[in-house]
Amino acid sequence: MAVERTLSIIKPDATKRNLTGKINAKFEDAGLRIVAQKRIKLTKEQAGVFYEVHKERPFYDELCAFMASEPVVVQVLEGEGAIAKNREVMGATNPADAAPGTVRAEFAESVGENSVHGSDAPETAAAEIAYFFSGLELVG
Ligand code: RTP
Ligand code: MG
Repeated sequence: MAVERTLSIIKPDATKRNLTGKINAKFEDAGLRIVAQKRIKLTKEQAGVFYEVHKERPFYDELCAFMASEPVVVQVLEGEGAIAKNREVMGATNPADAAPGTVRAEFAESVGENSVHGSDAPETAAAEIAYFFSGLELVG
């Protein structure tokens, strides 16, 4: 399987509860290398651009407000099949459906405040990484 990079976000509900280290441990234990990472505070507008694909969904406004409510940690994870592997470590969107041991099963508070984001395909990973990082910031 090819080495890939994927964009991960540790969301406000998790940064607020000091869970960054515990979540990063799960990524690293799964063989994902953190090749870039920064803590930023998004504006609602910036969150809106990032989640534009969901703009017609009923939860869009609430999602953008949530993503701008507290700092987030944006990061690039690298590894074999990193996009699928990261989504496996994250668990299902709704923590009630997330497999035991996944980030969302252990830490997520609700379907909306679910602790992490991960890119879902190579094209979205490339676009999402470029939204937050310059090439110089990716240190493999
Ligand atoms: P993400 O994009 O954040 O990695 O999560 P995902 O692929 O598992 O889920 P997606 O369908 O892309 O939804 C994006 C985010 O929107 C919020 N959401 N809220 N209230 C709701 O019913 C609802 N559904 C989705 C979640 O924060 C979800 O991660
Ligand atoms: Mg998604």
